[in-house]
Amino acid sequence: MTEQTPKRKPRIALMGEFSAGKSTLSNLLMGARPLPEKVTATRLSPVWMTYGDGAPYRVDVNGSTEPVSLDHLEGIPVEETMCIRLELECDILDACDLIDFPGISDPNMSSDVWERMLPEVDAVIWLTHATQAWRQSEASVWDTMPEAVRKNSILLITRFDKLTTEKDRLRVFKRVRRETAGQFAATFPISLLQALEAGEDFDLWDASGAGPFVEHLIQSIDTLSKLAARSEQPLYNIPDGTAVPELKVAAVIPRRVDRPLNKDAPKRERPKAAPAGAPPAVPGAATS
Ligand SMILES: Nc1nc2c(ncn2[C@@H]2O[C@H](COP(=O)(O)OP(=O)(O)OP(=O)(O)O)[C@@H](O)[C@H]2O)c(=O)[nH]1
Ligand SMILES: [Mg+2]
Repeated sequence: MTEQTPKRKPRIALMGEFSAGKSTLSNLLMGARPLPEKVTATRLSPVWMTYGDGAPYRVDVNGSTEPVSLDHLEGIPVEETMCIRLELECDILDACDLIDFPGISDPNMSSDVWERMLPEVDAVIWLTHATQAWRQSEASVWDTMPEAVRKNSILLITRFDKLTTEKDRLRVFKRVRRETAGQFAATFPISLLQALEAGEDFDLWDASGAGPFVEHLIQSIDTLSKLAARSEQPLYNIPDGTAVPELKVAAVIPRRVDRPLNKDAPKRERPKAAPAGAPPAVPGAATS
């Protein structure tokens, strides 16, 4: 089948150790919950999400495809599956594709399961657990990533709510920034749970860390779209040393909000363009 795709969308992978919050983040960005969020590690193939209303299917390692049921994603043979393809009609997917990767160091799964998907990727949102942030295993995978991907990628320090003192939060943030200096375009601490609970409250959304992160992500998608429009090859395939425009460097620690449970306090509403539970609409995305 020959397909004419004059302009492809950028592809952003969600990567990190198991249970770092990759599926929670995909669901948050999409304002929908097609992916299982689990306490225990899920042995799931990479899930590639694209704008559309087609039925889900799996792509076998030999290239053949087969319909799958969203209710039985966990029954899919991981070693023989290149990826699961999901089509959803949500704003973020109008601007970019998202690929939810399995955890990088699952002892029950060969790293081939996710390594063979890397050539499809333009940029990564790397999620690292705040309580054990930036482990050696993460650093060594990130070391192998091409420059073109690294300089357009974002590091999220997730489960930031698990750090209970200001001192701890600052200590972890500074250490991670130091250990990853020059390796990501931006670093943001975030509590995905607080972001999900923020609903329409913009102050809570901002304070969860989701506000500054999504703002940066929208800019990144804009830059990546321009790069993707220029090259059929995802950035992973661009050799080191090739000049590739990069994103502005950012690192933002979220503001504290001290009135989360006071229902009488005046609230700032989140921007209206997005449905409940979703981030603000992505510029250029379809509005309905
Ligand atoms: N407290 C807290 N829990 C979180 C946060 N983000 C995710 N979780 C919880 O952590 C668990 C794992 O989240 P997932 O989104 O399934 O993690 P994952 O990275 O997709 O995990 P695997 O696919 O198994 O590698 C779920 O129970 C989430 O609700 C967070 O920021 N704070
Ligand atoms: Mg997951």
